[in-house]
Amino acid sequence: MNVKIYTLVPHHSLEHASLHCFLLPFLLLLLQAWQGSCHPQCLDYKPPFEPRQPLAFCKEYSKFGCCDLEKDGEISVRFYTIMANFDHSGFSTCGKYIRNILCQECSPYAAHLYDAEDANTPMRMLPGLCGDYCYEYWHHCRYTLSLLLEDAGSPLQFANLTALLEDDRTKFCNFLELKDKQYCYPNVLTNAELNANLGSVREDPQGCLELCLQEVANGLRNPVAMIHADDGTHRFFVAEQLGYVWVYLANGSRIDRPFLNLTRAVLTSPWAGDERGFLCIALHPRFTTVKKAYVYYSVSVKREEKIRISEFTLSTHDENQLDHSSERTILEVVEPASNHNGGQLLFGHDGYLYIFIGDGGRAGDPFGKFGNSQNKSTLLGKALRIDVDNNDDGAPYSIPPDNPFLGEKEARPEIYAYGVRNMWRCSIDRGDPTTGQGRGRMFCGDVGQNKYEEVDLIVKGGNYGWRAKEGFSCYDRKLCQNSSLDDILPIFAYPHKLGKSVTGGYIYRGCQMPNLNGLYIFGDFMSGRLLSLKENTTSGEWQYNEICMGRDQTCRFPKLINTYYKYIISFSEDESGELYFLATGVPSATAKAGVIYKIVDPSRRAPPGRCSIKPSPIKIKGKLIHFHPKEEFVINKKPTTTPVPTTTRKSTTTKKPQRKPIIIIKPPMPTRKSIRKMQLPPPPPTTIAATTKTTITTTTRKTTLLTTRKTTRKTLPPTTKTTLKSTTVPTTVQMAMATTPATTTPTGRPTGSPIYQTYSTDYPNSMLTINPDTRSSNYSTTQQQPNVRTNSTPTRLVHTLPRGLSTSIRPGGLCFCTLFLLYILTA
Ligand SMILES: *[C@@H]1O[C@H](CO)[C@@H](O)[C@H](O)[C@H]1NC(C)=O
Ligand SMILES: *[C@@H]1O[C@H](CO)[C@@H](O)[C@H](O)[C@H]1NC(C)=O
Ligand SMILES: *[C@@H]1O[C@H](CO)[C@@H](O)[C@H](O)[C@H]1NC(C)=O
Ligand SMILES: *[C@@H]1O[C@H](CO)[C@@H](O)[C@H](O)[C@H]1NC(C)=O
Ligand SMILES: *[C@@H]1O[C@H](CO)[C@@H](O)[C@H](O)[C@H]1NC(C)=O
Ligand SMILES: *[C@@H]1O[C@H](CO)[C@@H](O)[C@H](O)[C@H]1NC(C)=O
Ligand SMILES: *[C@@H]1O[C@H](CO)[C@@H](O)[C@H](O)[C@H]1NC(C)=O
Ligand SMILES: [Ca+2]
Ligand SMILES: [Ca+2]
Repeated sequence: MNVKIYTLVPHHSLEHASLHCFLLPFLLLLLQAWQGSCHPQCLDYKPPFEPRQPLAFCKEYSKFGCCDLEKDGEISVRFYTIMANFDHSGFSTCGKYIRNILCQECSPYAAHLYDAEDANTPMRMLPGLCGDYCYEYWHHCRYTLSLLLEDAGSPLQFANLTALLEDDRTKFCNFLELKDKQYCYPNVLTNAELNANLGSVREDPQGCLELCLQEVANGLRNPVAMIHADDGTHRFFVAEQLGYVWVYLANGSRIDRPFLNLTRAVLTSPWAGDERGFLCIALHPRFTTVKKAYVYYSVSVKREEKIRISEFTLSTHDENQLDHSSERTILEVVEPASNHNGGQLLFGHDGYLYIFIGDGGRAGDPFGKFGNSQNKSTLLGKALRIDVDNNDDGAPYSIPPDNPFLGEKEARPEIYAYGVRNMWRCSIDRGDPTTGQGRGRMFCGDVGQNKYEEVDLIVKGGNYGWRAKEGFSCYDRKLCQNSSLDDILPIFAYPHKLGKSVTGGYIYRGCQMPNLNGLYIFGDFMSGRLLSLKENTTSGEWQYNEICMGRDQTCRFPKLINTYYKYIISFSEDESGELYFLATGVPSATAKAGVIYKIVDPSRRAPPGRCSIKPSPIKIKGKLIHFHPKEEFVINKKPTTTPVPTTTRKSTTTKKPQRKPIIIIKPPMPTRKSIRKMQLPPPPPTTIAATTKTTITTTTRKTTLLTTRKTTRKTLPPTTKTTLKSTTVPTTVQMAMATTPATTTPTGRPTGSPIYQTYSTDYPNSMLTINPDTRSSNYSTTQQQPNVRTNSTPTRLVHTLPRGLSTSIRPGGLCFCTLFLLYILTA
């Protein structure tokens, strides 16, 4: 490293150019310090994208990169400004170097090339070149460096420096080189590893999709649902199990007055895993005109436990509060046991209200001759569909005329589908944003008994099999073998080795993460796994991939995190279709350990401007509670010492100095200045920082010295070998379940025995029923996914709590609670 550089920085220029002078010594240091592993990232610290229009100048980054057409235009202006200093031969010799160097701002690896991946460390002024390329550049066009540096906004302080650098090849390339042979320009373009699947969702070697998260809200007590009003306000409404619904504004602030406070009526308990409580809320699909909300909760009436679906009207004097005196009961169903209370409420695209009711409880649907779920005379174990429009006079709801079992004697007319056990979280597909494909499909997660958790696509009149079947396998052999069962199999089921209580999710149809379009993202409450399914539209099969948190570099973007609390309670979609999930570290209705996470794809974003939203204003009464994230951003974490497993780089002999934390506020982008007005180029870009330096007179140095020599050397243009892919690459991991016929039989389950005694033996049994032909055989229930926050022992629970909450937890009760929880979810 050339230490002389230190002395080259004139002291008097430190005042207004202190930043750059300060940067310089570090640049060389950082060149050496870079550790190789890198990820696609732009200079604005965000993932790359596909520009909305193809680029005209830096064309090679039209498919995927960091520039939109506007930025591309600015770069071309800068290029022609610089090139105005050259004669024809200079232009033809040096043009390509200048162009290539300038265009690296559009590279998907721009942040890496400029050493801008960490917002807390200084950034290079020019992209890091590979040694060979630097030598070639020096050889032919060394005197253009000052022009580039001038362009980079540091003309004066480098005037003397560049003169020195330009004549000394070693110094010159020390300054420009990125020592890492694989990741410098232009090698970065041809590095197979960096370019394989560039722009697709990143996958780990096991095919697990690496996504990141953003913390959106915290301190919630078992957040069971999050919905929006679809009214342009981009508010979201978050329900807590104990009976509160809170309004969060688009910017994350929460209104201190509850939208709804039903705590007095709601039946629940602080017991971890209590399935009773406030379970769901749905707003009328035309909420702007029909200001009604529907809620689903547990009540105790004369010592009888029920679920109640009721209707509330919006307060006339506060848009962020329901009129608490307006409650009107729509429907009540008696619950024979405290578990399996269903709890999903949603409006279909047909405008009808769908209600998902559990089988009543206990284990194995023991009620009646063949259980509740197959018995169409009861509402238990069903998906219902009712019409709540125009109900102001008379009955609280009516039956849609095309409900499937209307004509069937003994069948309840509300039934839309049956054979469900305890559907926990359903959603409706918005459809592909451009083709509309998939629109209106209804997905549910149905919690299993002893072996399998399943995901179903709900259709009118469908029989989802329970208790004849659990997943694809027979549960009640007699019912299962009856040819008149005519049931609909799940689109996917997973064994209890992967998780023991499915939480249904959403098909992503948002705007900000184009890679995720069409991906059904869901999870498991018990194991904390995030899972995904993607339909192969030609074969109709659903391909499974686990979702894991991006490691190391993958989530090193501002505000992103890569850990979450393991009890995944619910998923949610905001008004623009972005996806969230709600999880907690302590699944008790009184523990403030719940967090809302937004799911973020670090591999690709939508082009700038496409997803901008403008929340319509809303009158706020009461105070606002601003959001303060509690989780540590990946970017602020100490870099891990574990080497990146995927790099093929040979270990270099040079010692790797520890990167020092340097506290410098970094300019958001390397702001460039077009110093001279040129006649050639299109109008100069608007720049922010060009105020003080506009009077610089540049020596119109002709680079004739070297340029007259024709370059015979093979040029290294930004090779067109950039194999940019825009499609999600499927993984090889398939859950065999999806095609496994129902041949397995229930084994060793003591049906009929009193549940309060069976659950403890029931539970271990379920672990033995592992389907050997699934990937899951390499997982054990105790093995946790990396980066999932887990509480394997009660004593460690406290560590997983958000700061300041540990006092509200009683570790003593947890052991019991966990047992109870296990029972209740699996029984
Ligand atoms: C460049 O060097 C000359 C002579 O050594 C000196 O007078 C001038 O101030 C230097 N310029 C800068 C910007 O440091
Ligand atoms: C969020 O928006 C509300 C209403 O527009 C505003 O009053 C509040 O200050 C904002 N909160 C933050 C943190 O900016
Ligand atoms: C909610 O209602 C309960 C009982 O009706 C009351 O005690 C409590 O203070 C209310 N909470 C809030 C935040 O208004
Ligand atoms: C079906 O459910 C109804 C209502 O709960 C009940 O009266 C009836 O006995 C059940 N039928 C059978 C066959 O179990
Ligand atoms: C099969 O199911 C039908 C209808 O539920 C019932 O009538 C019939 O008795 C069943 N057959 C057997 C063999 O159980
Ligand atoms: C979809 O299924 C078809 C037919 O089975 C198969 O040929 C194709 O490779 C699959 N596509 C993907 C992306 O897996
Ligand atoms: C389990 O993983 C090991 C290595 O990770 C692999 O060799 C083995 O084939 C896997 N077993 C199954 C059943 O997938
Ligand atoms: Ca129940
Ligand atoms: Ca089923």
